[in-house]
Amino acid sequence: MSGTRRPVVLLTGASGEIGHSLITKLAEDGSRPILTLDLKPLPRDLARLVEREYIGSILERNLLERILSEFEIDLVFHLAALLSTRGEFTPVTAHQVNVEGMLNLLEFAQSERQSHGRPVKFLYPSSIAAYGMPDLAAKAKAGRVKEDDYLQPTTMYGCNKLYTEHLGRYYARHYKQLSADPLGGRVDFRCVRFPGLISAFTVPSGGTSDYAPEMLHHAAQGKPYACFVREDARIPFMAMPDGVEALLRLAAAPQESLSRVVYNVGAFAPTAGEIRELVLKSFPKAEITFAPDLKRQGIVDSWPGDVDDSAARADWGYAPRFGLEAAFGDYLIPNIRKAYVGGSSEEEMVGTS
Ligand code: AKB
Repeated sequence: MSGTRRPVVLLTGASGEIGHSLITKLAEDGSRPILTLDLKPLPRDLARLVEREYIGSILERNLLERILSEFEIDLVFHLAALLSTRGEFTPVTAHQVNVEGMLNLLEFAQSERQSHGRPVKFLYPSSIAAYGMPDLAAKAKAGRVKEDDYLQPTTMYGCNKLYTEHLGRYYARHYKQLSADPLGGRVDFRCVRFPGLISAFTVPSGGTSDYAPEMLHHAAQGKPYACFVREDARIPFMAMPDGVEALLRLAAAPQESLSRVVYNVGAFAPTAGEIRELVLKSFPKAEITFAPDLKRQGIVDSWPGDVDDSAARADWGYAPRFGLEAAFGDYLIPNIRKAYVGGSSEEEMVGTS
């Protein structure tokens, strides 16, 4: 069978926002054939870039067994997740997808490691949702939060992300530590804690940082938008190309240079009001109002105003290309204008789930 027994990369949640940009980048690089796994099929322009597209769930162990038997995977990007807002409506499902799914993928990666005998890198996007700031005064005082502080998440998704960071560390460093049989290596788990991500090409769904991309995409389509957080709500954000670059850079870093398993990454940290101002500069007729939903606002208030990403900068050269002005001026606005003028409807834009 063509494509078997060659080292390949697997992306779960490939149809989501990060998957979209990552597939394109990995295909440009061309060093490994790409496998994808998602409940939803990929759009045609992405499907043609991948060697094999598996449609299914990360909870289906039989499907993972099949992939294991067909391919030698040495790089995994486990992107599938159920995000913070959706998770509050279906916490048990969120736990199944985010925790049990992660466990399945870590076991899968460990089995790959043992079956082909070569290192398996496992790249995992965690989130600022892993944090839980006690109140707004503490949030303002804390400033740029370090990786090990304020880890009391208030959402199911945040709890899931924090726990699965620990699971990854366990698989990388302590998996079966009491086993009498030698393991022949553990999974090389590496994790970034992402802020809110903003893409010009996809629209998120099910998250709580969604207000920023929603504001922009509504404005670009001439649709009014009522923002569900207060004008002064502040969390960190990042342009999607920098998020993808962070994953690829961390994947490429020599293991000896990594002093941690989990790294913060940040780029800019505007208030919702500042985002509105920037959107209005490009779309002066946009109707953007504020109608805070106190419950979703509460989640945003529990996330830090900014993150300290000095460890990522020092250990693997993390350096975002886009600050706030450049993210809008050089990436978001030009591409979003093209996307909508070019005829993409909102339905064609992709949501993360
Ligand atoms: C969400 O809002 O749930 C995500 C995140 C910040 O991880 N975008």
